[in-house]
Amino acid sequence: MDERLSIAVQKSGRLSEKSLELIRSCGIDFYADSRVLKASASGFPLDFLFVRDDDIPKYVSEGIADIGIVGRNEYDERGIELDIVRDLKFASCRLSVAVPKGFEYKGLSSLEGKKIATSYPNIMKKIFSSRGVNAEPVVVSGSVEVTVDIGIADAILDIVSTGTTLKMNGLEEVETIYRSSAILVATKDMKSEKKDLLFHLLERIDAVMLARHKKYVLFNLPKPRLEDAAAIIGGMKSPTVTPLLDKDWVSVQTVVSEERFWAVFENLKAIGAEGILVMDIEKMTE
Ligand code: PRT
Ligand code: ZN
Repeated sequence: MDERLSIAVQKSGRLSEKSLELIRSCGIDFYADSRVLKASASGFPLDFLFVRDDDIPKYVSEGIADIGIVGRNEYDERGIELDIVRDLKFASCRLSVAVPKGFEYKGLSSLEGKKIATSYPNIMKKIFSSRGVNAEPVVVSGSVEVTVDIGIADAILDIVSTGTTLKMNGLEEVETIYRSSAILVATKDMKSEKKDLLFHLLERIDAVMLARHKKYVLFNLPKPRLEDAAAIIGGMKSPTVTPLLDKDWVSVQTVVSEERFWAVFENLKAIGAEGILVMDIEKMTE
């Protein structure tokens, strides 16, 4: 039988949709139904296992799945050693200390001897002890933000994304001690046929991720300004220049990263670029 690769993905939660979307953008099609545990893809020999994120490191380590997508926070908290093959850069969040109003926070040492409610006692112990602070973790599995109000903790250490939950509960975020995003993990002793499949999957993932923050830009330019345009765009092999019927003008095509896009756009306009057309890129290689 031909070899297949299996991936453990969160069944339902903050990682699910983006995980499936990433795989679909790799041209891998499948039918996922939140009521079923398994699915098989077409277009790539990939099988899915839909589970709770807490179980993903264990399943991958035991070879029940070959690879998995999990939050770095969950992975580090479990302490099960796997290969981290990619940072997928979605579901970004931070682990922050938050204190109630009136708590005078002057740094982590203000938490010395205090009770800290968290769902991440192992990460907490590691970071606190590396910074010489002794605090007592109060382990709760959810609703960490209410623990101060009900009197079981002095402060909390919780996952924050927008900060709204903390504000709504009268807590102030005072220090970020750790950052997380979704990672792709793999079992440590993968056999070579599976490694080969993983390699091809990573090729697709990389192409999708590289394209994600880039724009394809096309514009017309008076020919004498070509060197100015090249300086604005930067880069090595780009831009591609094509002649137009009007000999004084050329058409220019290039790829620009999203964060530089507006600056490039304005500078191109300033040197006389016209008809600037911007498009999303689906996939690309370096
Ligand atoms: O059921 P299952 O066990 O699979 O899911 P889960 O409930 O354990 O996890 P889930 O789906 O909530 O989160 C999965 C992963 O998403 C986490 O392990 C993080 O890596 C990542 N992530 C990203 C977040 C958040 N953002 C986030 N905001 N995980 C949790 N939160 C919670 C946080 O705990 C707090 O209660 O959202 C609240 C804060 O959000 P803001 O936006 O108000 O700051
Ligand atoms: Zn979970």
